[in-house]
Amino acid sequence: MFAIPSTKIFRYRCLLLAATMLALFCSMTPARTQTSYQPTPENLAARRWFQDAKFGLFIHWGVYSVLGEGEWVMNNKKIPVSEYEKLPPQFNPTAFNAAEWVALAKAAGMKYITITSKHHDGFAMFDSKITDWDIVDRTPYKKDVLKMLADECRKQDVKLFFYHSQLDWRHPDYYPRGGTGLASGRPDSGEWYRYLDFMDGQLKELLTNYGEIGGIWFDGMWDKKEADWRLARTYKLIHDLQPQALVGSNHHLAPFPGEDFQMFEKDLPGQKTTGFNEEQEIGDLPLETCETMNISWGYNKNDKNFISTRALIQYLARAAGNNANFLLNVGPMPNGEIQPEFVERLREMGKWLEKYGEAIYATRGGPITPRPWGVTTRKGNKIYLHILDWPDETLALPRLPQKIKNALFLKDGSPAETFEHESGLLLRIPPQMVDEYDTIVELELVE
Ligand code: JFZ
Repeated sequence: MFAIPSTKIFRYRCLLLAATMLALFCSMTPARTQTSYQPTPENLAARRWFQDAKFGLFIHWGVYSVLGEGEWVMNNKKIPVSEYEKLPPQFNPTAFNAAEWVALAKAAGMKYITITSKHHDGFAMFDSKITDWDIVDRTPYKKDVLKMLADECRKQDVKLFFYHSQLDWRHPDYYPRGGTGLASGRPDSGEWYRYLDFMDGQLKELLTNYGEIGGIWFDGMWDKKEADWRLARTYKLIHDLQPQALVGSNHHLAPFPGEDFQMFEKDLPGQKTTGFNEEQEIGDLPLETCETMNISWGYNKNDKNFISTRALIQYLARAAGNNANFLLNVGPMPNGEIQPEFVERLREMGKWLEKYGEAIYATRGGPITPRPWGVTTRKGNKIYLHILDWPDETLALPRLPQKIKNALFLKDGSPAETFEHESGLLLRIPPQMVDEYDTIVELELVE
């Protein structure tokens, strides 16, 4: 009856035991409780949509805009909760027009909007029923701006994502506290899991009352690196309510199970220029990089360090060449308007995309990895060379995977001279074809 296990079965059992022990070990690491996640077909389709979309509008808007010193003002100026609570009564954005904002994003060539539903100050920019710390209950404006935006986005065919801060400088149950928001004057007690229940409660509202949404852009886990964030549970809640919703988190680490895209803050994927993404490695999820148009996320009245349209367009091209989306930020003013410097740049980018969008939208990173001179994007059998910075009339490139059938300058469709050689490809760029933003050459390859 009891046959002695053959070596094969024995080995198999050892393997099984090892796997079980590994799973047990992994489940002990607080942040990584979920070891498997199977995205649904809707979710995979949403990821492809996301990768094709390429360009989105990031909006940092909250009661902090009243002070005009950015979204970190509560922490930076050590404002206690009791003082900070005087801001909502002063926040009355009567000039806010959802239709105009969405139309502006569209005019910029953007396909989605990611807006702060709650930033680190905990203030909900929507009508939350589980707190009165929100725009409807605390401001003279009394309107749910996320609802207005959601309706307008649906009308104008733009997808809406919510940035939701896991870090909370006001909620008493955000305890033990992390590395920031320490001058808030909260009592030294609180129930961590009650806070997470509250956060899940607000997420449920966001995923239930605003129609189909694009996804949730989390931020703030970095404030309490060692905490049990119950990620698996929160991510499951989102996917159960809306399977297509894409989950991403600005935790600056390799993606966790349950995440659908990976973001890089103020850096192109894999670059580590800001020090933010030091520990981050590129995974195989869709990628996104976000950037400001001056140096602030939330409205900052003194920040006049505007980035040029040229640099923004080049960043969009570089992001696409790195196989990533570009999420470009505006911090609207307390009256509900977007400042003219931002509007001007967005419209200029839109004009550029109207002409050159085919080299950006629905592309993926091309066969030649990003170079100092520029990047390549690919769509089917077409390769787009984005030459951003090259002083000479000839550019030498590595050999492409197939022979070239046709080469042209996207500027006016005129033919481009190429010389294919076994050691590489030479491209001639006549001075009159050089574009101040991006000289784009389309190479059609033999199938
Ligand atoms: C975060 C927010 O704090 C910021 O206000 C903004 O919303 C941005 C998009 O995301 O910025 C971060 C996140 C992490 C670090 C620094 C800034 N970090 O780990 O050093």
